[in-house]
Amino acid sequence: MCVFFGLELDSDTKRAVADWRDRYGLAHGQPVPADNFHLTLAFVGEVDHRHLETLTQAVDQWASGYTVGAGRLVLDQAGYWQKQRIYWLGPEQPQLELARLAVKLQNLAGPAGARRQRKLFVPHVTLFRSCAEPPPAPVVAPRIDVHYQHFTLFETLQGRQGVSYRALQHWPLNR
Ligand code: 3AM
Repeated sequence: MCVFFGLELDSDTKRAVADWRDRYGLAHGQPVPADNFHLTLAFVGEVDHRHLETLTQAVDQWASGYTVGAGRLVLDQAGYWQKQRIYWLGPEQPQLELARLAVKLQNLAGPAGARRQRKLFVPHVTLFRSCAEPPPAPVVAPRIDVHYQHFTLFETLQGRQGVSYRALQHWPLNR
């Protein structure tokens, strides 16, 4: 199974992201279904059940003593990465605490076989994949609040209808 850590978006936030995309964020690419919107913290990759158990136990153990706060961020910029060919929304403000969480999760995922990510963590919600060309600059910038109170281990499922994500486990963040 293929897994990653991320932040879930609640249904109102997903709807707000989809509304902004429908109005101002059109691009030539494959639109991500609104149900799939999420913010990736750390990609793990393929794991077997044994590694999955080791991973969740390691996170449980770390989580019992952590002090990462629940929080809020604002999706207020649109971006395009040519190499990944994705169009995304993200916060302009640096998210130091989330970045630390992302690095911690990457490190905890190492023994489960995750490759160390060399790229800097850039929090983003992917709107379109397979965007061959940069989308036009939006005429209205996004401004969407994201409140998060937990992080989640997701499994990526490949179905006939395409990809979907299943939440396997949540870990609360301290208020
Ligand atoms: O949700 P986004 O687009 O940020 O691009 C994949 C997606 O990110 C990324 O993991 C998220 C959930 O699938 N991903 C997929 N394969 C990857 C890989 N080999 C990867 N990230 C890093 N390395």
